[in-house]
Parts: sequence; structure tokens; C-alpha cells
Amino acid sequence: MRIVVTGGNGLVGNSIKDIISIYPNHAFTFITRQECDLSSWYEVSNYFVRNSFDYIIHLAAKVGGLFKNLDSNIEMFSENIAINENVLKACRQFNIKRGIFCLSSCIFPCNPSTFPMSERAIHESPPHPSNEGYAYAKRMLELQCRLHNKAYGTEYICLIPVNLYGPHDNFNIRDGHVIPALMNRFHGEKAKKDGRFIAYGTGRARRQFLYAPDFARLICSILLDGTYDNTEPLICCWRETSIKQMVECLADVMDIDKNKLEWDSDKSDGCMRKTVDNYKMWRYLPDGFLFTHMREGLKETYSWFCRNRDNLRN
Ligand code: GFB
Repeated sequence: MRIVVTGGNGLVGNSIKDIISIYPNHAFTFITRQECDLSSWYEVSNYFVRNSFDYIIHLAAKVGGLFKNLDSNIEMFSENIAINENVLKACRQFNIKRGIFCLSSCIFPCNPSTFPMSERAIHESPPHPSNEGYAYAKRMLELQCRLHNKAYGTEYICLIPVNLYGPHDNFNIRDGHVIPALMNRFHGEKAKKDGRFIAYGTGRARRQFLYAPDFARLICSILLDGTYDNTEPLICCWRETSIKQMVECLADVMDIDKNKLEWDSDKSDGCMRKTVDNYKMWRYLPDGFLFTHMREGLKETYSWFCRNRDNLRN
């Protein structure tokens, strides 16, 4: 199959690049924002009229951590709506009948009827105000895929990962997600004689973290291995931890004395909990699939960070 991957130069896009050798019978094309601005129908239609594909892995999105979302809910909504509308229009017009579309666990309600939340809770009640722009745009992507599947018999599968991290992440100290932002900030402080290791919030918020290379393997298995026999949305998650526990583990991995950690509780915690369940996911995991433990994932990410300090995305 000829497979197009949008967001080809992002966290998950690069993780897929690292594993395509195990799919020699398929041809992957990774498109970046520089090659095709997906928010422009003119660019999208021109690109797909010149390049045809059988399947799509749609990862491209305007993303950011809590503080980026707090600053730009309107842009997060409008740019993601534009990107997704153009991509689905191109899939319809250029005959791409099967694909993976990436959502996020932040789309779920912030006050659900039950925890952990299953796939059925996606539209149950409003998401957390800190990222409602991004969350509603991704909820609409779930709706768009479902409507296309019903009307045209397509197989557009929405995968819902929890907080992803790993090599190739965006390490922007302000706009990045918690792990890359802290890793970059703490690394800078390590170089100083009187460095301070300040994390934001209270540390009491809870998150489920998933190592991006694990998610990349799941995406390819579900799209290509025939293990997933339907088009319903599927949560992809692993263990939950408090932000405090994660930051202490990160300090260990970076050889920072945990007693030097400080918390700026004037900064937002965002949603205190967005626990989702992976009951359904376990049924479709390829045999012998192993998730990467947090400590191992942080170690691999930090050594990648140190090797690539001069050309980080940030
Ligand atoms: O990763 P993060 O920005 O995403 O923040 P969210 C997770 C938690 O880490 C929050 C705390 O409780 C923050 O208060 N935190 C501590 C920090 N120190 C820092 C820091 O230096 N930077 C950041 N960013 N956080 C996002 C959504 O929410 O989750 C996105 O806004 C997306 O739309 C993403 O869905 C997966 O989990 O709070």
C-alpha cells in the first residue's frame, strides 16, 4: 500500500519513520508543513492531485502543552478544524479509503460520570476549559470520520493516545508538554552553579504517559496487521502517575537531587485528572506487545535530547 503520513516531522511521525523497515511491502510518504500547508485547500489539493495514496496516517495538528493551549484556544480550534476539513476532503476526492486519525485524551470530559473513561464518554460533557479549543476540534474530527465511514463505507479509525513523549518531541520551554519542557529547562539549570529546578503547578495532577515509539507501533499494527476489525475509536494508554512522581523520576534520570525540586503552585495544574481505560485496547494488542516503562522512556528521551541539543524542535 502507498501510505501518506501527515505531520511527518513530528514526535509520532518520526517514531513511525524509525520502524517502517518492518513493513517492507508498503511505501510510506512523510509530508511536512514545509512541503504542504494542510490549512490551505489550495496547497492540499495541489499536493494530492500530484501524489496518490491508498492509506493515510493523519498526525498533523497545531499542538502544545497546557500553557500554549491556555494562551491560544481560538487558534487551536480554527487551525485544527481547517487542517482536518482539508485532509478529509482530500481523502474523499482522491480516494483514500482507510486511515488512522489521531485524537488525544484531553478531548474527554473534565467532570465525567465515571473514571476511568471509556471511548463512549468522548462527547458526554464539556472538556477542560484549559484546552477546549483543541479538544472540540479533535471531537469534530471523530464526528467527521464517523460520518464519512457511515456515508461512504470508508475505514477511518480514530486513535486516542494519552500524553505522549519521546525523542523528536517539541522541547519548547514555554509551549511544550510537561516532559520535554522540564527536560530542556532542567538541563539548562544543571549547567548553572546555583541552578533552580522549578516545576509548575502543585504536582498533584495525574496523567497517563505513553512513549511515542510504542504508539507508533500500535498505529502501524492497527492500520496494517488486520488485528483491528472495526472502525470505532480506540483509546491507547498505559499507566497513570502523578506529575510529582513523574518529575521525581525525571530528576533521577537527569541525575538531579530530588530535594532540590521546587513547585510554582501559582502556575496552573490544568485538568487534575483525565484517566481513560484501555480495556478495549488490550484486546487488539499484537502478541507480545510490551509498553516502555516511564523510567526507560525518560532515559532514552534524555539521551536523545543530549545527542540532538543543537537541532531540537523548540
Ligand atoms: O503536558 P502538559 O502541558 O499537558 O501538562 P496537559 C501536564 C501537567 O504538567 C500539568 C504540569 O498539570 C502542568 O501543571 N507541569 C509542571 C508542566 N511543570 C510544567 C512545565 O514546565 N510545562 C508544562 N507544560 N506543564 C495537554 C493539552 O494538557 O495535554 C493538550 O493542553 C494535549 O491539548 C496534551 O492534549 C496531550 O496534560 O495538562
